[in-house]
Amino acid sequence: MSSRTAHLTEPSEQLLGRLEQATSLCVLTGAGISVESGLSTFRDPEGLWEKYNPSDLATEAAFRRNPKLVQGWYQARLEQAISAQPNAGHLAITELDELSEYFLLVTQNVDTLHTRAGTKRLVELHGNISDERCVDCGQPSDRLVFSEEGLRCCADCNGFLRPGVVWFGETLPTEPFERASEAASRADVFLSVGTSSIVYPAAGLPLLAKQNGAFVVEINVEPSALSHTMHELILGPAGEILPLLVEHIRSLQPLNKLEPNTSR
Ligand code: BJW
Ligand code: ZN
Repeated sequence: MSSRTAHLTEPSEQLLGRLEQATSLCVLTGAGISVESGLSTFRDPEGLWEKYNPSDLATEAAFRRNPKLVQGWYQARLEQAISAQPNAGHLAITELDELSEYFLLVTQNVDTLHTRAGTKRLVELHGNISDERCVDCGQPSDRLVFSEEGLRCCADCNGFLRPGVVWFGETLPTEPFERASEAASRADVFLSVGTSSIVYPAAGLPLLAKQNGAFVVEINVEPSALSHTMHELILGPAGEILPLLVEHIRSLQPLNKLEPNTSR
């Protein structure tokens, strides 16, 4: 840990002051934010990549080698994601969206929990587990047919349907990545939440933000690969720390903004 990274268990006065002044906030999330919703991370001791080899499941080559295995694995994860509910961390980010002038949530997660929590200004850098497209013609799966083996196939060309997520070696969707880079560059405060900061190019966003003058803060239950580059590391579950930030920002709002609108 760099001696310049403050190591805390709750938001500092300095962060609260920066948030008070900020007009532009960018939040990056990873799998850790969904742990309190019951979903697994990738690289923690019980994480997905500890139990399964990503080169068997998260590359296009793996899919073409064994589409049955990969489709089955993603269908099971889709069911888990759909059954999960947004937690206090997701809901706090929705409030940050509502309270900030310029805001962007950049998520690496494919579980759709941020959208279901109501966050509006967001980009999904690694796609979305609910979407499917044909591995051969690229068409989305508006109509699907099943192979003799029961695999999900494209009705147009009979190619196998793959999940709409970004696998290793694949480029990130262009427009979401451009929006993420712009938001990181203009951010006054950048929050990196529940990510191991190992997977690029997403992991480069807090570095970009810092180079452009942002106050960069990590929220995680343990230090990540990039903690030493942050101004602050707040050690604690996202579902506990993020609501504290929202509580502080709300306390700064004029009272009339907090009163429910009874005129309708
Ligand atoms: C909590 C918590 C609580 C727990 N509260 N916190 C530069 C350098 C080196 C390598 C590369 C590079 N540029 C590109 C690469 C290659 C590669 C890469 O980065 N590899 C690294 C592993 C070394 N990147 C790519 O291939 C990317 N594409 C690309 O770069 O395209 C250009 C290109 C094309 C062709 C050739 C070369 C370049 C694509 C990356 C796609 C990643 N895909 C996955 C799978 C998505 C689908 C699926 O879900 O199955 O995305 S991998 C997986 O990792 C998933 C995640 O989004 C991603 C990040 O993981 P995340 O979210 O950080 O989770 P964890 O588990 O790692 O961490 C969880 C954290 O939560 C931990 O820190 C916990 O402590 C914390 N935590 N409880 C707060 N309650
Ligand atoms: Zn097709």
